[in-house]
Amino acid sequence: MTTIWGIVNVTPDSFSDGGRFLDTARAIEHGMQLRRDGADVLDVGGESTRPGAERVDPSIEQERVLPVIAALAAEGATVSVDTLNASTAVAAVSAGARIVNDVSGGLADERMLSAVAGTDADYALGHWRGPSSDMYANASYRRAAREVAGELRDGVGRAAAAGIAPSRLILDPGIGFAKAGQANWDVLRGLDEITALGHRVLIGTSRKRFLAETLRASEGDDISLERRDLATAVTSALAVRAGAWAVRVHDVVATRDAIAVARAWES
Ligand code: PMM
Repeated sequence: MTTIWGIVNVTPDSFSDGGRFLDTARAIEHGMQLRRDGADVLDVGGESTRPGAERVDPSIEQERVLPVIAALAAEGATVSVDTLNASTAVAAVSAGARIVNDVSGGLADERMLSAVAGTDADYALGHWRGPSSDMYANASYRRAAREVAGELRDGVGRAAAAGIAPSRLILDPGIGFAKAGQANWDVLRGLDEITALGHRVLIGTSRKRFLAETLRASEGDDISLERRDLATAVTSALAVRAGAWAVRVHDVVATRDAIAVARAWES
């Protein structure tokens, strides 16, 4: 069964939703709408990780996400917290989050893995090679899927050493994180190297730059959100077909439909 993660970004600067959901009440309503749309998990984040983004103080991050997490969990939603900070992860689990989604795989905050180990939450461990402010400094690969799989395996080892049981892990190759253009396609094409690690795999392509680059007819063309969402639905359905357990998206309806159509083809 595929799991669809709906994105609830509670940030003023998210390129994806233009910060429209900064207001707590609107973020909660957005999350509820994604749930009605068919999201199985609501992924709530208060710090943008887009390329070039600067860090946000954990206390501000927590002011943004905790009331939203508490309200959505109280409604019965399965909530994930998208954070690089151990203190935010622990506070979010106390507020009702059942998954900690850390795109840095524990590398951004040295206290993260032991903090998560002390909770009963699942842990989505992302492939990461450094902060968003310097995203592309380490973006060179010879065999992207193989290198990413190897580095994820190292992450699994770090998580195990910190006391996180393997059954609690979800692996994410971090599409767009320290990966420019073609490297993202190389990782997706080689997804079996990552599923072969034996853990649940989460893929997040939603509205990412590499999709716009692929669609761009000529330099400087702006690719609308609608077009990025269509491209996201296609890549998400293909990722599921290639063995992904979950996909993280903004437009839940489009991706849900794409997965349903792809499944009908196969059944
Ligand atoms: N991408 C973003 C944020 N969080 N979490 C996971 N697990 N995987 C991702 O690919 C991922 C993520 C950046 O996208 P956004 O700014 O549109 O939320």
